[in-house]
Amino acid sequence: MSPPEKLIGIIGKTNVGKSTLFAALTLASVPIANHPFTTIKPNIGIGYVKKKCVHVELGTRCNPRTGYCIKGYRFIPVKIIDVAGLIPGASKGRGLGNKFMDDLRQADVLIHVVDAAGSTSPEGNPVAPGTYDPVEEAILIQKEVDEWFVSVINRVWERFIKKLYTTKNPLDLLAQTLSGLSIKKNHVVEAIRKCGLEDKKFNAWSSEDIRKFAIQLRHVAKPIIIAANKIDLSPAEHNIDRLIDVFGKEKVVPVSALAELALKKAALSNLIEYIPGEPSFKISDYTKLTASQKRGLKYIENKVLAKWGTTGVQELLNRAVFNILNLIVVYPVEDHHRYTDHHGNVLPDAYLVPKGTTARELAYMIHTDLGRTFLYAINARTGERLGENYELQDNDIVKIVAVAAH
Ligand SMILES: Nc1nc2c(ncn2[C@@H]2O[C@H](COP(=O)(O)OP(=O)(O)OP(=O)(O)O)[C@@H](O)[C@H]2O)c(=O)[nH]1
Ligand SMILES: [Mg+2]
Repeated sequence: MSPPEKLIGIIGKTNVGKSTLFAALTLASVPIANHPFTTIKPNIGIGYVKKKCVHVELGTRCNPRTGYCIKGYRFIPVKIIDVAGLIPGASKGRGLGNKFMDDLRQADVLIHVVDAAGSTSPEGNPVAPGTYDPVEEAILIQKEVDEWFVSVINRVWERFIKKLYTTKNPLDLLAQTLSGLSIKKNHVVEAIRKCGLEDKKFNAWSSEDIRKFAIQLRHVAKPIIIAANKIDLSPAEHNIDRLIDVFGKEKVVPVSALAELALKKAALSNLIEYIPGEPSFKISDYTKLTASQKRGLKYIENKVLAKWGTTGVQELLNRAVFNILNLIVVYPVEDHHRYTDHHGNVLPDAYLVPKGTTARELAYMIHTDLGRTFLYAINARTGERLGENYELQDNDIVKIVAVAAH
Protein backbone atom coordinates (compact mmCIF):
# COMPACT_ATOMS: atom_id res chain seq x y z
CA MET A 1 0.00 0.00 0.00
CA SER A 2 1.14 3.51 -0.64
CA PRO A 3 -0.13 7.06 -0.93
CA PRO A 4 -1.50 8.28 -4.27
CA GLU A 5 1.42 8.33 -6.66
CA LYS A 6 2.64 11.73 -7.79
CA LEU A 7 3.31 12.22 -11.48
CA ILE A 8 5.86 14.70 -12.76
CA GLY A 9 5.66 15.71 -16.42
CA ILE A 10 8.59 16.89 -18.52
CA ILE A 11 7.67 19.46 -21.17
CA GLY A 12 9.48 21.91 -23.40
CA LYS A 13 10.43 22.89 -26.89
CA THR A 14 11.66 20.10 -29.10
CA ASN A 15 15.38 19.19 -28.91
CA VAL A 16 16.21 21.02 -25.66
CA GLY A 17 17.15 17.93 -23.61
CA LYS A 18 13.86 16.62 -22.20
CA SER A 19 14.67 12.96 -22.84
CA THR A 20 18.23 13.48 -21.59
CA LEU A 21 16.76 14.83 -18.35
CA PHE A 22 14.27 11.96 -18.22
CA ALA A 23 17.12 9.45 -18.66
CA ALA A 24 19.23 11.27 -16.06
CA LEU A 25 16.34 11.02 -13.58
CA THR A 26 15.25 7.47 -14.30
CA LEU A 27 18.25 5.80 -15.99
CA ALA A 28 15.78 4.43 -18.51
CA SER A 29 17.24 3.94 -21.92
CA VAL A 30 15.40 6.26 -24.33
CA PRO A 31 16.24 7.78 -27.72
CA ILE A 32 18.22 11.03 -27.46
CA ALA A 33 19.41 12.89 -30.56
CA ASN A 34 20.33 16.38 -31.64
CA HIS A 35 17.40 16.97 -33.99
CA PRO A 36 13.75 17.93 -33.48
CA PHE A 37 11.01 15.41 -32.62
CA THR A 38 13.15 12.47 -31.53
CA THR A 39 10.50 11.58 -28.95
CA ILE A 40 7.03 10.83 -30.30
CA LYS A 41 5.54 8.33 -27.82
CA PRO A 42 5.74 9.23 -24.12
CA ASN A 43 8.40 7.68 -21.88
CA ILE A 44 7.37 6.75 -18.36
CA GLY A 45 9.79 5.90 -15.57
CA ILE A 46 10.69 6.24 -11.92
CA GLY A 47 12.92 8.96 -10.50
CA TYR A 48 13.86 9.58 -6.89
CA VAL A 49 13.71 12.59 -4.60
CA LYS A 50 16.53 12.77 -2.08
CA LYS A 51 15.99 13.38 1.62
CA LYS A 52 18.07 12.88 4.75
CA CYS A 53 16.82 9.58 6.16
CA VAL A 54 15.57 9.54 9.76
CA HIS A 55 17.54 6.33 10.37
CA VAL A 56 20.63 8.51 10.92
CA GLU A 57 19.08 10.40 13.83
CA LEU A 58 17.73 7.14 15.28
CA GLY A 59 21.13 5.46 15.13
CA THR A 60 19.80 2.55 13.10
CA ARG A 61 19.79 1.38 9.48
CA CYS A 62 16.76 1.26 7.23
CA ASN A 63 15.48 -1.42 4.83
CA PRO A 64 13.51 0.51 2.19
CA ARG A 65 10.80 -1.48 0.42
CA THR A 66 10.78 0.99 -2.45
CA GLY A 67 13.58 3.31 -3.46
CA TYR A 68 16.92 3.06 -1.70
CA CYS A 69 19.13 4.68 0.92
CA ILE A 70 22.81 5.60 0.51
CA LYS A 71 25.08 7.34 2.98
CA GLY A 72 22.13 8.50 5.07
CA TYR A 73 20.10 9.78 2.13
CA ARG A 74 16.77 8.22 1.36
CA PHE A 75 15.82 8.17 -2.32
CA ILE A 76 12.03 8.07 -2.57
CA PRO A 77 10.33 7.11 -5.87
CA VAL A 78 8.15 9.41 -7.96
CA LYS A 79 6.75 8.77 -11.42
CA ILE A 80 8.09 10.77 -14.35
CA ILE A 81 6.74 11.19 -17.87
CA ASP A 82 8.60 12.63 -20.86
CA VAL A 83 6.55 13.60 -23.90
CA ALA A 84 7.11 14.91 -27.41
CA GLY A 85 8.34 18.48 -27.83
CA LEU A 86 6.32 21.62 -28.48
CA ILE A 87 7.18 24.45 -30.82
CA PRO A 88 5.64 27.94 -30.95
CA GLY A 89 2.29 27.67 -32.74
CA ALA A 90 1.72 24.09 -31.53
CA SER A 91 -1.86 24.97 -30.53
CA LYS A 92 -2.44 25.92 -34.17
CA GLY A 93 -1.16 22.52 -35.25
CA ARG A 94 2.49 23.38 -35.89
CA GLY A 95 5.10 20.68 -35.28
CA LEU A 96 3.32 17.73 -33.64
CA GLY A 97 0.57 20.05 -32.41
CA ASN A 98 -0.37 19.92 -28.72
CA LYS A 99 -2.78 16.96 -28.58
CA PHE A 100 0.00 14.72 -27.28
CA MET A 101 0.01 16.92 -24.16
CA ASP A 102 -3.11 14.97 -23.15
CA ASP A 103 -0.60 12.35 -21.96
CA LEU A 104 0.12 14.84 -19.16
CA ARG A 105 -3.45 15.08 -17.90
CA GLN A 106 -2.56 13.19 -14.74
CA ALA A 107 0.59 15.22 -14.01
CA ASP A 108 0.73 17.07 -10.69
CA VAL A 109 3.60 19.36 -11.64
CA LEU A 110 5.44 20.10 -14.88
CA ILE A 111 9.18 20.45 -15.36
CA HIS A 112 9.72 22.81 -18.29
CA VAL A 113 13.10 22.20 -19.91
CA VAL A 114 14.52 25.32 -21.55
CA ASP A 115 17.70 25.52 -23.63
CA ALA A 116 19.35 28.16 -21.44
CA ALA A 117 22.31 28.29 -23.83
CA GLY A 118 20.05 29.42 -26.69
CA SER A 119 21.50 26.71 -28.95
CA THR A 120 18.30 25.55 -30.65
CA SER A 121 16.05 27.46 -33.03
CA PRO A 122 12.32 27.91 -32.29
CA GLU A 123 11.76 24.79 -34.45
CA GLY A 124 14.38 22.84 -32.48
CA ASN A 125 17.22 22.84 -34.99
CA PRO A 126 20.73 23.00 -33.52
CA VAL A 127 22.47 26.38 -33.87
CA ALA A 128 25.49 28.03 -32.24
CA PRO A 129 25.03 28.68 -28.49
CA GLY A 130 23.87 32.23 -27.81
CA THR A 131 21.86 32.49 -31.04
CA TYR A 132 18.37 32.38 -29.51
CA ASP A 133 16.77 33.87 -26.43
CA PRO A 134 15.71 31.29 -23.81
CA VAL A 135 13.45 33.80 -22.04
CA GLU A 136 11.44 34.24 -25.20
CA GLU A 137 11.43 30.44 -25.70
CA ALA A 138 10.16 29.88 -22.15
CA ILE A 139 7.37 32.44 -22.50
CA LEU A 140 6.23 31.12 -25.89
CA ILE A 141 6.24 27.49 -24.77
CA GLN A 142 4.30 28.25 -21.57
CA LYS A 143 1.74 30.03 -23.75
CA GLU A 144 1.37 26.79 -25.72
CA VAL A 145 0.84 24.87 -22.47
CA ASP A 146 -1.87 27.35 -21.48
CA GLU A 147 -3.50 26.94 -24.91
CA TRP A 148 -3.52 23.18 -24.43
CA PHE A 149 -5.35 23.63 -21.13
CA VAL A 150 -7.82 26.07 -22.69
CA SER A 151 -8.60 23.51 -25.40
CA VAL A 152 -9.13 20.70 -22.87
CA ILE A 153 -11.45 22.86 -20.73
CA ASN A 154 -13.37 24.01 -23.81
CA ARG A 155 -13.85 20.37 -24.80
CA VAL A 156 -15.69 19.52 -21.57
CA TRP A 157 -17.40 22.84 -20.81
CA GLU A 158 -20.59 22.30 -22.76
CA ARG A 159 -21.13 18.92 -21.13
CA PHE A 160 -20.66 20.54 -17.71
CA ILE A 161 -23.18 23.33 -18.45
CA LYS A 162 -25.75 20.79 -19.70
CA LYS A 163 -25.45 18.84 -16.45
CA LEU A 164 -25.70 21.87 -14.16
CA TYR A 165 -29.43 21.42 -13.58
CA THR A 166 -28.77 17.99 -12.03
CA THR A 167 -26.83 19.34 -9.06
CA LYS A 168 -26.93 21.72 -6.11
CA ASN A 169 -23.13 21.72 -5.93
CA PRO A 170 -21.82 23.06 -9.22
CA LEU A 171 -18.26 23.31 -7.87
CA ASP A 172 -18.26 19.60 -7.10
CA LEU A 173 -19.68 18.87 -10.52
CA LEU A 174 -17.00 20.99 -12.20
CA ALA A 175 -14.21 19.32 -10.19
CA GLN A 176 -15.68 15.95 -11.09
CA THR A 177 -15.91 16.90 -14.78
CA LEU A 178 -12.24 17.87 -14.68
CA SER A 179 -11.01 14.96 -12.57
CA GLY A 180 -9.43 13.43 -15.68
CA LEU A 181 -6.99 16.33 -15.49
CA SER A 182 -6.15 15.39 -11.90
CA ILE A 183 -8.03 18.50 -10.77
CA LYS A 184 -9.48 18.78 -7.27
CA LYS A 185 -12.21 21.05 -5.93
CA ASN A 186 -9.66 23.26 -4.15
CA HIS A 187 -7.92 23.88 -7.51
CA VAL A 188 -11.24 24.95 -9.06
CA VAL A 189 -12.10 27.23 -6.12
CA GLU A 190 -8.70 28.91 -6.20
CA ALA A 191 -8.75 29.47 -9.96
CA ILE A 192 -12.24 30.99 -9.83
CA ARG A 193 -11.16 33.29 -7.01
CA LYS A 194 -8.06 34.37 -8.92
CA CYS A 195 -10.24 35.27 -11.92
CA GLY A 196 -12.70 37.17 -9.71
CA LEU A 197 -15.57 35.06 -11.09
CA GLU A 198 -17.01 33.98 -7.70
CA ASP A 199 -20.26 35.87 -8.17
CA LYS A 200 -21.01 34.99 -11.77
CA LYS A 201 -23.23 31.99 -12.54
CA PHE A 202 -21.46 29.34 -14.61
CA ASN A 203 -23.99 29.43 -17.43
CA ALA A 204 -23.38 33.19 -17.74
CA TRP A 205 -19.64 32.80 -18.28
CA SER A 206 -18.43 34.20 -21.59
CA SER A 207 -15.86 32.36 -23.69
CA GLU A 208 -13.33 34.93 -22.42
CA ASP A 209 -14.23 34.01 -18.79
CA ILE A 210 -13.77 30.32 -19.57
CA ARG A 211 -10.42 31.05 -21.16
CA LYS A 212 -9.23 33.14 -18.20
CA PHE A 213 -10.36 30.41 -15.82
CA ALA A 214 -8.59 27.69 -17.84
CA ILE A 215 -5.30 29.58 -17.73
CA GLN A 216 -5.54 30.22 -13.99
CA LEU A 217 -6.44 26.59 -13.46
CA ARG A 218 -3.32 25.57 -15.38
CA HIS A 219 -1.24 27.70 -13.01
CA VAL A 220 -2.91 26.23 -9.94
CA ALA A 221 -3.25 22.56 -10.92
CA LYS A 222 -0.21 22.12 -13.18
CA PRO A 223 2.43 24.43 -11.73
CA ILE A 224 5.61 24.74 -13.78
CA ILE A 225 9.22 24.73 -12.65
CA ILE A 226 11.90 25.59 -15.20
CA ALA A 227 14.94 23.38 -15.77
CA ALA A 228 17.40 25.85 -17.30
CA ASN A 229 19.40 23.24 -19.20
CA LYS A 230 22.86 23.18 -20.79
CA ILE A 231 24.64 25.15 -18.05
CA ASP A 232 27.88 23.66 -19.39
CA LEU A 233 27.63 26.05 -22.36
CA SER A 234 28.74 29.58 -21.56
CA PRO A 235 25.79 31.73 -22.73
CA ALA A 236 23.69 29.94 -20.10
CA GLU A 237 24.93 31.94 -17.13
CA HIS A 238 23.70 35.33 -18.25
CA ASN A 239 20.46 33.85 -19.58
CA ILE A 240 19.70 32.14 -16.27
CA ASP A 241 19.82 35.50 -14.49
CA ARG A 242 17.33 36.76 -17.04
CA LEU A 243 15.08 33.71 -16.62
CA ILE A 244 15.13 34.30 -12.85
CA ASP A 245 14.17 37.95 -13.39
CA VAL A 246 11.08 36.89 -15.32
CA PHE A 247 10.00 33.67 -13.57
CA GLY A 248 11.45 34.08 -10.04
CA LYS A 249 14.32 32.30 -8.28
CA GLU A 250 12.10 29.56 -6.82
CA LYS A 251 10.92 28.56 -10.30
CA VAL A 252 14.25 28.32 -12.16
CA VAL A 253 16.85 25.61 -11.53
CA PRO A 254 20.11 25.63 -13.53
CA VAL A 255 20.86 22.09 -14.72
CA SER A 256 23.00 20.04 -17.02
CA ALA A 257 20.97 16.96 -17.90
CA LEU A 258 23.83 15.67 -20.03
CA ALA A 259 26.34 15.89 -17.15
CA GLU A 260 24.00 14.15 -14.70
CA LEU A 261 23.27 11.36 -17.19
CA ALA A 262 27.00 10.86 -17.86
CA LEU A 263 27.83 10.74 -14.14
CA LYS A 264 25.03 8.30 -13.34
CA LYS A 265 26.02 6.02 -16.21
CA ALA A 266 29.69 6.13 -15.18
CA ALA A 267 28.69 5.26 -11.61
CA LEU A 268 26.55 2.39 -12.87
CA SER A 269 29.58 0.96 -14.71
CA ASN A 270 31.66 1.37 -11.53
CA LEU A 271 33.97 3.86 -13.22
CA ILE A 272 33.22 6.49 -10.59
CA GLU A 273 31.54 6.82 -7.22
CA TYR A 274 28.79 9.39 -7.42
CA ILE A 275 25.73 10.05 -5.30
CA PRO A 276 23.07 12.04 -7.17
CA GLY A 277 23.02 15.67 -6.14
CA GLU A 278 26.53 15.67 -4.68
CA PRO A 279 29.03 18.34 -5.73
CA SER A 280 31.78 15.85 -6.63
CA PHE A 281 32.53 12.30 -7.76
CA LYS A 282 35.45 9.98 -7.16
CA ILE A 283 37.19 8.09 -9.93
CA SER A 284 37.38 4.42 -8.93
CA ASP A 285 40.39 3.45 -11.03
CA TYR A 286 41.93 6.08 -13.27
CA THR A 287 43.72 3.46 -15.43
CA LYS A 288 40.35 1.93 -16.43
CA LEU A 289 39.13 5.11 -18.13
CA THR A 290 39.42 5.63 -21.86
CA ALA A 291 40.83 8.94 -23.11
CA SER A 292 37.38 10.18 -24.06
CA GLN A 293 35.93 9.21 -20.67
CA LYS A 294 38.72 11.18 -18.98
CA ARG A 295 37.97 14.17 -21.20
CA GLY A 296 34.23 13.90 -20.50
CA LEU A 297 34.69 13.76 -16.74
CA LYS A 298 37.14 16.67 -16.81
CA TYR A 299 34.60 18.69 -18.85
CA ILE A 300 31.88 17.99 -16.28
CA GLU A 301 34.20 18.90 -13.44
CA ASN A 302 35.25 22.20 -15.02
CA LYS A 303 32.12 23.38 -16.78
CA VAL A 304 29.46 22.11 -14.39
CA LEU A 305 30.56 21.10 -10.89
CA ALA A 306 33.31 23.70 -10.31
CA LYS A 307 31.11 26.47 -11.65
CA TRP A 308 27.60 25.54 -10.51
CA GLY A 309 28.21 23.29 -7.50
CA THR A 310 26.13 20.34 -8.77
CA THR A 311 24.48 19.25 -12.03
CA GLY A 312 21.23 20.66 -10.57
CA VAL A 313 19.13 17.65 -11.61
CA GLN A 314 18.50 16.31 -8.09
CA GLU A 315 17.82 19.83 -6.80
CA LEU A 316 15.28 20.27 -9.60
CA LEU A 317 13.28 17.15 -8.73
CA ASN A 318 13.46 17.88 -5.00
CA ARG A 319 12.23 21.42 -5.53
CA ALA A 320 9.36 20.24 -7.74
CA VAL A 321 8.21 17.79 -5.06
CA PHE A 322 9.03 19.55 -1.79
CA ASN A 323 8.65 23.23 -2.71
CA ILE A 324 6.16 23.34 -5.57
CA LEU A 325 3.95 20.38 -4.60
CA ASN A 326 4.58 20.98 -0.89
CA LEU A 327 4.92 17.32 -0.01
CA ILE A 328 6.43 16.06 3.24
CA VAL A 329 7.87 12.66 4.13
CA VAL A 330 6.32 10.40 6.76
CA TYR A 331 7.40 6.93 7.83
CA PRO A 332 4.56 4.58 8.81
CA VAL A 333 5.68 1.64 11.00
CA GLU A 334 3.93 -1.28 12.68
CA ASP A 335 6.26 -1.59 15.67
CA HIS A 336 6.85 1.86 17.13
CA HIS A 337 9.63 0.69 19.43
CA ARG A 338 11.74 -0.88 16.71
CA TYR A 339 10.47 1.28 13.80
CA THR A 340 9.69 -1.87 11.80
CA ASP A 341 6.97 -3.62 9.84
CA HIS A 342 5.86 -7.10 10.88
CA HIS A 343 8.73 -8.65 8.95
CA GLY A 344 11.25 -6.69 10.99
CA ASN A 345 12.18 -4.29 8.18
CA VAL A 346 13.33 -1.00 9.66
CA LEU A 347 11.56 2.11 8.29
CA PRO A 348 10.31 0.15 5.28
CA ASP A 349 8.22 2.97 3.80
CA ALA A 350 8.79 6.66 3.25
CA TYR A 351 5.53 8.21 2.06
CA LEU A 352 5.35 11.49 0.19
CA VAL A 353 2.14 13.17 1.40
CA PRO A 354 0.72 16.68 1.10
CA LYS A 355 1.47 19.06 3.96
CA GLY A 356 -1.60 19.06 6.19
CA THR A 357 -2.35 15.33 5.81
CA THR A 358 -3.94 14.03 9.02
CA ALA A 359 -3.16 10.83 10.91
CA ARG A 360 -6.46 9.32 9.80
CA GLU A 361 -5.88 10.26 6.18
CA LEU A 362 -2.52 8.51 6.39
CA ALA A 363 -4.28 5.42 7.77
CA TYR A 364 -6.56 5.46 4.71
CA MET A 365 -3.52 5.69 2.43
CA ILE A 366 -2.00 2.60 4.05
CA HIS A 367 -5.21 0.62 3.84
CA THR A 368 -8.90 1.51 3.58
CA ASP A 369 -9.68 -0.81 6.51
CA LEU A 370 -7.05 0.87 8.64
CA GLY A 371 -8.63 4.23 7.88
CA ARG A 372 -12.12 2.98 8.67
CA THR A 373 -11.18 1.33 11.96
CA PHE A 374 -8.65 3.98 13.05
CA LEU A 375 -8.45 4.54 16.81
CA TYR A 376 -5.36 6.71 17.21
CA ALA A 377 -1.78 7.02 16.03
CA ILE A 378 1.46 6.90 18.00
CA ASN A 379 4.42 9.19 17.44
CA ALA A 380 7.22 6.60 17.45
CA ARG A 381 9.84 9.12 18.57
CA THR A 382 8.01 10.22 21.72
CA GLY A 383 5.44 7.48 22.34
CA GLU A 384 2.80 10.22 22.36
CA ARG A 385 -0.76 9.44 21.19
CA LEU A 386 -2.02 11.36 18.19
CA GLY A 387 -5.68 11.92 17.39
CA GLU A 388 -7.28 11.47 14.00
CA ASN A 389 -6.99 15.18 13.17
CA TYR A 390 -3.31 15.43 14.02
CA GLU A 391 -1.51 17.05 11.08
CA LEU A 392 1.54 15.06 10.18
CA GLN A 393 4.89 16.81 10.32
CA ASP A 394 7.82 16.27 7.99
CA ASN A 395 9.86 13.20 9.01
CA ASP A 396 7.21 11.91 11.44
CA ILE A 397 7.43 8.20 12.23
CA VAL A 398 3.98 6.92 13.13
CA LYS A 399 2.17 3.75 14.03
CA ILE A 400 -1.56 3.56 13.38
CA VAL A 401 -3.63 1.76 16.00
CA ALA A 402 -6.96 0.45 14.75
CA VAL A 403 -9.78 -1.78 15.98
CA ALA A 404 -8.48 -5.34 15.73
CA ALA A 405 -9.97 -7.33 12.82
CA HIS A 406 -12.29 -10.18 13.85
N1 LIG B 1 25.64 20.74 -24.00
C1 LIG B 1 24.56 20.09 -23.54
N2 LIG B 1 23.77 19.39 -24.37
C2 LIG B 1 22.70 18.73 -23.85
C3 LIG B 1 22.39 18.78 -22.47
N3 LIG B 1 21.28 18.03 -22.27
C4 LIG B 1 20.91 17.54 -23.48
N4 LIG B 1 21.77 17.96 -24.43
C5 LIG B 1 21.73 17.61 -25.89
O1 LIG B 1 20.55 18.10 -26.47
C6 LIG B 1 20.19 17.28 -27.60
C7 LIG B 1 18.72 16.93 -27.53
O2 LIG B 1 18.48 16.05 -26.46
P1 LIG B 1 17.13 15.23 -26.24
O3 LIG B 1 17.16 14.76 -24.84
O4 LIG B 1 16.92 14.23 -27.30
O5 LIG B 1 16.07 16.42 -26.41
P2 LIG B 1 14.47 16.35 -26.36
O6 LIG B 1 14.03 17.65 -25.78
O7 LIG B 1 14.00 15.12 -25.73
O8 LIG B 1 14.14 16.36 -27.92
P3 LIG B 1 12.82 15.83 -28.72
O9 LIG B 1 12.38 14.54 -28.15
O10 LIG B 1 13.34 15.69 -30.11
O11 LIG B 1 11.82 16.93 -28.59
C8 LIG B 1 21.11 16.05 -27.53
O12 LIG B 1 22.15 16.23 -28.46
C9 LIG B 1 21.65 16.10 -26.10
O13 LIG B 1 22.93 15.50 -25.97
C10 LIG B 1 23.27 19.53 -21.59
O14 LIG B 1 23.11 19.60 -20.38
N5 LIG B 1 24.33 20.15 -22.20
MG1 LIG C 1 12.85 13.60 -26.42
